[in-house]
Amino acid sequence: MKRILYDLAAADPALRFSPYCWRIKLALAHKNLPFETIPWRFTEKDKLAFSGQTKVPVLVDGETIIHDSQAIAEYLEITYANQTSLFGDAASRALTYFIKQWTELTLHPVIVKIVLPDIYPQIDQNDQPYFRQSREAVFGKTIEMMAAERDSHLPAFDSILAPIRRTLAAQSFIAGNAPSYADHIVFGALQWARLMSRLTLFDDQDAITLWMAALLNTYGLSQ
Ligand SMILES: N[C@@H](CCC(=O)N[C@@H](CS)C(=O)NCC(=O)O)C(=O)O
Repeated sequence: MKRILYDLAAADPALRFSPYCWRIKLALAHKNLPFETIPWRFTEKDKLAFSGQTKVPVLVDGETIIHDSQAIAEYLEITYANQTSLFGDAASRALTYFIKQWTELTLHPVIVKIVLPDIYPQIDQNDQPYFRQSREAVFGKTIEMMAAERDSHLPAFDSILAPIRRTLAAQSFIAGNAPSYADHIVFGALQWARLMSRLTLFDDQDAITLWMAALLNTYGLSQ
């Protein structure tokens, strides 16, 4: 059975930078499910028409088409219940939901202010007018204004990472001794930042760098 993930790509098709797609790549690997990815660009809406969606991730699992990272993770957990759980018990699942909300409402908004000006030059030329227009409308300022303000957001980014760094000093993964979907969610956000920022956000010995490498290594993934 074919399992295909539509995965956001930059101009370089090997550069995959969606935080939500990264969650799902780790989740699929966690469930030990082989998959292929199709690189997808922001303006290739026609390629997703079969799913009725305009955003990725979209997963095609045999005959089943699922979209939205949370729905995909829940689908994988139920459909492949015999494989290692993504969430753990009911209490861990509830805590994972908090991690999702914290990541999307606290971590992502700071990351985007730092990386958005660096994303623009790296995406496909065909995507650039759409990206500029849509993002400038959301943020109410030009990409160049965001670039000028970028460094002022670095202290906030460091403060937000402090609890992650302190947690990883005491335990191997956010979920404890072994990774779970909580790790996948936070990894997705920081991978987006790490891959797209022109700044070195994490040095080699940073607990975050080591944890990200350990996660990729656990699942035999690269990038
Ligand atoms: N809530 C969705 C968010 C998906 C999302 O925002 N995907 C972005 C890539 S990170 C996208 O496809 N954007 C297309 C666009 O902006 O046109 C999820 O969890 O999957």
